[in-house]
Amino acid sequence: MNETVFMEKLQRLHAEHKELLTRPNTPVHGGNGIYDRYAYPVITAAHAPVYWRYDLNPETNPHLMERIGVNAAFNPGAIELNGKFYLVVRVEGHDRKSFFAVAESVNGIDGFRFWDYPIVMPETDIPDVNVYDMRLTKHEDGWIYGVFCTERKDPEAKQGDTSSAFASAGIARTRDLKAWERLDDLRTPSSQQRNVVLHPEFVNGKYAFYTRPQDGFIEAGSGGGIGWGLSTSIEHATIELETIVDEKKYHTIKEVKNGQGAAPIKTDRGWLHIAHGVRNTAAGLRYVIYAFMTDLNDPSKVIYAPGGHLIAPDGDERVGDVSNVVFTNGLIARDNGEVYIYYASSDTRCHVAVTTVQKLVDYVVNTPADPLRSYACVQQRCELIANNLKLMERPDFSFLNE
Ligand code: M1P
Repeated sequence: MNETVFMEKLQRLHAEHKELLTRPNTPVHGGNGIYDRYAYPVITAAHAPVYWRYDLNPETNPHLMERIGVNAAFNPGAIELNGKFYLVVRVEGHDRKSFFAVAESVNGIDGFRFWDYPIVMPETDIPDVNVYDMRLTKHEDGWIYGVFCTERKDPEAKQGDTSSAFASAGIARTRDLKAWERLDDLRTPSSQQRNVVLHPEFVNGKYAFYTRPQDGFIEAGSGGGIGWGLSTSIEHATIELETIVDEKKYHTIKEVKNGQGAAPIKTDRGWLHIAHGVRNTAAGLRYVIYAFMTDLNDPSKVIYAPGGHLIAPDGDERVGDVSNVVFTNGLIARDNGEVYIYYASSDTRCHVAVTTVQKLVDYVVNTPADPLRSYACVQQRCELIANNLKLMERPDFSFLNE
């Protein structure tokens, strides 16, 4: 490629990237009253700077080849600092390895830009093979903690077994999302852990974690759901006793497994949790997002559990590298009551759903629980229909009968 063609191609790449980053996002009308989806994803692989993917030197890359591409940008942790929105995105290279990178926006719905460099997360004595899905917690001890999954090859794997892996919770802390101090991985009675989240307050003077015990790398197995445990130390976090907060259940949206999303939001009615639930289908696993609330004085005690999902894959969200998945590990609750739920679709890109604490509390407190049987579900629905048909006898609702 001659230098003119090279420069034209580079200008085009830059212009396309700039257009993507400056594209305004708009709420999708006609939502469900609980939250607003937005027209475009807030972060995609294409948001990664051109200079992360291409060697821009015509001497060493005369054909302007994308040699180390970005495959996906998803499952972000989220935090508000000094009025700005920050996502710690799971960026996945073409080589399948994930790493963390900070993207910043002024309004939380568009204009997200990655910082110049991704996070260089320090390792422990046992190097991570893959790191992903960071949950950020502003803890009352003054630190910002990032708890994430660290995946390593199973040391017990038989010869020739190149897939068996081992998942644990890595822990790091920072003041500014730039300098990170890596602490020991969490120790728990369960052999593997994913979806571990640090609670923002001390409980009985200890650090409190939501866990997700599992028997194997994929299967939660006898690990019964979202777990809970306390640790006296954060530098050498150890949970001796792990109990189940929100169990997986037969014939529900969390039949196969579930996991805490971001750290819960403190409201005057209780701790508001957004989580993911998984069931199996003939087409593979289906991941949806649901909500529940726990007691203010005992965050491990569920007090409200609306039935069904809060967010399910919709339209284009259904398709991607791992289709039929929505997953969340990032949430921002602002002082003005707004809530930004960052979720990824099909392990490919990140979206935002915007709502308020008031709406979410109403949803969680007043939505009926899953009655667990078709007969009971139809009774629940008949009660709603009967009440509505009565209302529709009123003159101001009579247009509904036309
Ligand atoms: O592929 C869907 C999700 O699978 C895992 O979630 P869980 O541990 O509940 O199965 C995670 O690897 C997550 O990153 C991924 O989005």
